[in-house]
Amino acid sequence: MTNSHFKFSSVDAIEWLQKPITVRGIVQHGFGRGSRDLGTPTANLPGSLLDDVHDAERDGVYLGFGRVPKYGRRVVKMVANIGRNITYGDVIDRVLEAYLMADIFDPEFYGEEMRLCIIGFMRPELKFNSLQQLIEHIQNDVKVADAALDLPRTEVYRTHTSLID
Ligand code: RBF
Ligand code: MG
Repeated sequence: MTNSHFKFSSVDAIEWLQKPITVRGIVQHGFGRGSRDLGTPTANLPGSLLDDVHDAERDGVYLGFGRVPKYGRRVVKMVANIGRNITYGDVIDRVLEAYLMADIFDPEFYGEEMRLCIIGFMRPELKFNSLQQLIEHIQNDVKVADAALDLPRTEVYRTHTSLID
């Protein structure tokens, strides 16, 4: 029995949050596994930043906007996995890994502040049978989030105070 029946995320299946989850933290080192090799370099924040956030209780893939003040005022689309990378099974602490959809960033901005405004839930974190499956789902998540974050309903969050102030 394989897990290849996992459904891919889609714009229609996004659960939009009643109010955004705002996160602000200092980017940490990852696991040296190189999500960059997966084509999606991620910036990591401690999952403990979300300990008291009811809307972020579920491990899974979320979408929204992000900003790294070091790189100026620009706000960019982002998709994030919140969880323990259960495909690998070696991550003990919950972690928030954000993929920022901008090629202007040096992916290794460790020690810099990152701000996120999370506005929707896309799918639960899944335990895949192969790296290939994980990569295919991540690539699909990025495509879906990229399209979803063009929807008019998301526009107002590009200038959310949590990102700008
Ligand atoms: N890891 C998993 O074990 N299961 C997932 O379903 C999963 N989905 C992800 C979705 C996105 C958009 C991103 C950026 C990462 C995801 N990851 C997932 C985390 C992935 O395992 C991790 O980024 C790499 O292992 C590098 O640390
Ligand atoms: Mg990372």
